[in-house]
Amino acid sequence: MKILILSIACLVLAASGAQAASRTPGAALDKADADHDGYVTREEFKASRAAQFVRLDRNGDGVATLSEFPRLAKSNRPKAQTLKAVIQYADHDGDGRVTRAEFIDGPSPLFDRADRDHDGRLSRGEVTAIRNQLESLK
Ligand SMILES: [Ca+2]
Ligand SMILES: [Ca+2]
Ligand SMILES: [Ca+2]
Repeated sequence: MKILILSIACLVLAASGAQAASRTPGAALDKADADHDGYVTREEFKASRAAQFVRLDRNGDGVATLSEFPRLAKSNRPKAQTLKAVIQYADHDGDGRVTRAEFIDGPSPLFDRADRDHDGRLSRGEVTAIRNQLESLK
């Protein structure tokens, strides 16, 4: 459950970066379907994580740390907590820094959970189902 919540946190953070898009995690998943064929593949999911990483790595050195968000790091607002949770979750070796590889190639529990028939891609139905699940958690 903890992992699922953190995945949601990741998606919410991504969605909040995309101002115009709707802020629901489901919308972030929808957006991941880059070629609009109705399926989100693992590659498309990874690409969407790469786009999220660009927003986290503010100084563009390939590593995301809390110190890149000095104001948020000191605050306790929900957005700050989300950011801390995302960094903690993605930091696999626990050195307090999230590298590009850690963030993008790390496990994707949300994808695994959503891919009910394990064919390696999320159909519209699978996206809708996980979105309903996520929304019922709010
Ligand atoms: Ca697609
Ligand atoms: Ca690390
Ligand atoms: Ca599937």
